[in-house]
Amino acid sequence: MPDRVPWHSHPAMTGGGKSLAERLLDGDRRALARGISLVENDDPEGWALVREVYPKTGRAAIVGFTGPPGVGKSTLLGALTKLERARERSVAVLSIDPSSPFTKGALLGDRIRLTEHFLDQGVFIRSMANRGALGGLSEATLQAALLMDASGRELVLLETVGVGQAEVDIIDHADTVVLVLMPGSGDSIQALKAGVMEIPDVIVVNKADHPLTDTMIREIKGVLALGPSRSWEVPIVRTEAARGEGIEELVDQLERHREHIVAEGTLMERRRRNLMSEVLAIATSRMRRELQASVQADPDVRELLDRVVSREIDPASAAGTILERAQAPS
Ligand SMILES: Nc1nc2c(ncn2[C@@H]2O[C@H](COP(=O)(O)OP(=O)(O)OP(=O)(O)O)[C@@H](O)[C@H]2O)c(=O)[nH]1
Ligand SMILES: [Mg+2]
Repeated sequence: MPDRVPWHSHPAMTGGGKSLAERLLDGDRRALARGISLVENDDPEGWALVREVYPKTGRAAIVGFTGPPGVGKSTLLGALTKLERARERSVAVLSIDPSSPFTKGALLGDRIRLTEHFLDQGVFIRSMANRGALGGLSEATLQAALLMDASGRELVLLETVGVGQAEVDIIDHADTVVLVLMPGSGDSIQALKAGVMEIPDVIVVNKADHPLTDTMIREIKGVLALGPSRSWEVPIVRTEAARGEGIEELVDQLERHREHIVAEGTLMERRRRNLMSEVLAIATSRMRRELQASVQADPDVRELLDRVVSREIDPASAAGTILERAQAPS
């Protein structure tokens, strides 16, 4: 197998005319940006691109960061990126904001926190709020992460605010899940207790300059002790992202976790499970679309609905009839 193409290589042999996929595989940042826009907009060209580069994916380490708003996730990613760059690893950051398609404020904040990396070719930063037509945000996120992976990024960092099911789905695409909390926040401990994150692999207590940090850590340990014991003991890392404190320890724990899941075989298991749910999610949304389209074009369905309204047929029986019609060869 050929070596992974380094992000900085710009082979000048072929006289231009390279396809988008080729440029993306060469690590071209603009090709990557374009590719992500295509998948975000559910453009068929985007799906074709992912199809083409998919065999080259699976090499990046994907780490997902989640946690309540304002705990310092973006700042942490900025600090982590800085350290990884000092170690010459290429990084891609994908910030996902599912709460609203109009998150200019939050995203602008993220941009400011990450500006010092803008000129660095080894860093690619992207925000995503668009649901896309097909599948939804979770699917668009995975496609974007795949493109980042294919473009030769060694480390792909996902950021999402952990509040609901959509976020959990997004974070499912990560090999390692980091829950970021901060001291003195009821939100944080609630997030942990409510199992917003099923079980994170690493917990970060950021803003460790806060006087309640030790209390927070004790509380977290208390919550973790209630869970089943596992072969991986969840480390709790204290950081001060704003000052770059504790980031080396975080990198060490991320690496330790990766070694653990590789050695245990859980990395492959996780990826298999995530890809399976991805396939089902895409298939489900396509089927729903087709069904809705066929139903809209069908006058008999309107009549069927009328009969449901007039209490002649119950909703479940009507649904059964619709499914039979949809499955019948036309
Ligand atoms: N005191 C202190 N403040 C910090 C630290 N890290 C980040 N902050 C501040 O916390 C605020 C929120 O930081 P962000 O990085 O935007 O937090 P976030 O979790 O990404 O926020 P959302 O994306 O909006 O959920 C900013 O004002 C940061 O400067 C820290 O270690 N100590
Ligand atoms: Mg943020």
